[in-house]
Amino acid sequence: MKTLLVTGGAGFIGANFVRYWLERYPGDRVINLDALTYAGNLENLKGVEANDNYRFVRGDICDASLLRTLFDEEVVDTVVNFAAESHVDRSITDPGAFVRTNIEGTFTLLEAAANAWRGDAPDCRFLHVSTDEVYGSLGPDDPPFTERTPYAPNSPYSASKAASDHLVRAWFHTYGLPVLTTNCSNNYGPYQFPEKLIPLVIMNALEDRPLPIYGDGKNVRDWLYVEDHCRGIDAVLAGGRAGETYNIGGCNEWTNIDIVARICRTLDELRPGGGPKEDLITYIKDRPGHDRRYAIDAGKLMRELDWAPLYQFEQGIVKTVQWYLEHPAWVEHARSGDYRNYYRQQYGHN
Ligand code: NAD
Ligand code: TDX
Repeated sequence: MKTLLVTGGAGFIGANFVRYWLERYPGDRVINLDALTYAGNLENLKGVEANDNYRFVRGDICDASLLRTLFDEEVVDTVVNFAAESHVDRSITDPGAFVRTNIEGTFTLLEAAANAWRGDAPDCRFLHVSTDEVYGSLGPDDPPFTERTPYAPNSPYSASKAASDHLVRAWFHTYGLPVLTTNCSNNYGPYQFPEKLIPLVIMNALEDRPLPIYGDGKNVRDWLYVEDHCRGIDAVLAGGRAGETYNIGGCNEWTNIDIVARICRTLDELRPGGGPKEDLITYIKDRPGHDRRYAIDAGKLMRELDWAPLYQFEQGIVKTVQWYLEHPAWVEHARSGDYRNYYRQQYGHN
């Protein structure tokens, strides 16, 4: 039986991971530490609260004394660090929050985990969830990122994630803390906050509002269904070697415009009526410093730990669109309050 401390478990990937883990390993204990920022939503964990093996703690990964208490109360053998500021556009307007949570927060959590590991929790391992964006941007014919690709982050978000990855690496080399790092490509699926491209487009299209495409729409991302990311983290926790990093990705590159067109056609089929949703596509000013292309080579994870994505994109995107259609209350709440202000500031209209 394991005891996991999952940080950021009320966000998109963290909540999917908590659900995945408790379903897959019902005997394990999961402690979810989340500050409930604008991106954290306890509705993502509806149904999970009733599980006796689940504990929610509202708190900040920058809070050293809270972490000390938590590690005193629980014998944690696995830390999975999802907690982060995660949206590139917000990192451009408010980089300070990214430096604080992603860098200082990871540092504080590493210190707390290392203290526990030296003391009552000698089996404690630390898995840090990171991103493909730390590797920078690819040209059209470049090979995908491997674990040996040099870091070249371009946004305040990716720079802060890169810094956190370096801290994790240093805590292994200097202090011997058993760490693992995963660098994953773009995720999609249920419970994603609607500031991100896929849920934003689904929700706007449902209300016949403009579908904003930055620049020429030809930027490329490598999309992975969120459950496949959770299975990748599971594989790394089960068989990963301490100090190693593992790339996780879908071998599934799409231009933004093709993704948006695909979502439009899916909605035309699932929710017929009105004109074609593609008519709502609107090109707008590009994101500053917008990385052109990301692509992940997940060969190491596939070869060494026998992981492969289960979801074809064609299947995963229909499942995702259906989920948002079937959860109107979740959609309504996600888009209320501060989201309206953010949207107006980012896109210049309601
Ligand atoms: P998200 O923004 O949906 O969720 C982040 C969660 O962290 C929220 O619940 C928030 O309340 C919490 N949080 C933020 N600051 C905190 C703090 N100081 N202390 C405690 N909790 C805090 O993010 P996501 O998309 O689920 O991403 C999760 C992780 O995966 C991040 O580390 C991100 O960098 C990484 N990642 C995301 C993607 C993607 O496509 N979304 C891809 C690769 C890696
Ligand atoms: O309104 C939009 N219009 C648009 O054209 C938005 C929100 C995005 N885009 C473009 C920008 C990107 O090229 O779509 C692409 C995807 O954008 P996001 O969903 O914001 O994701 P991205 O910037 O690629 O970063 C994501 O993947 C890696 C996550 O947000 C990160 O947390 C993760 O690390």
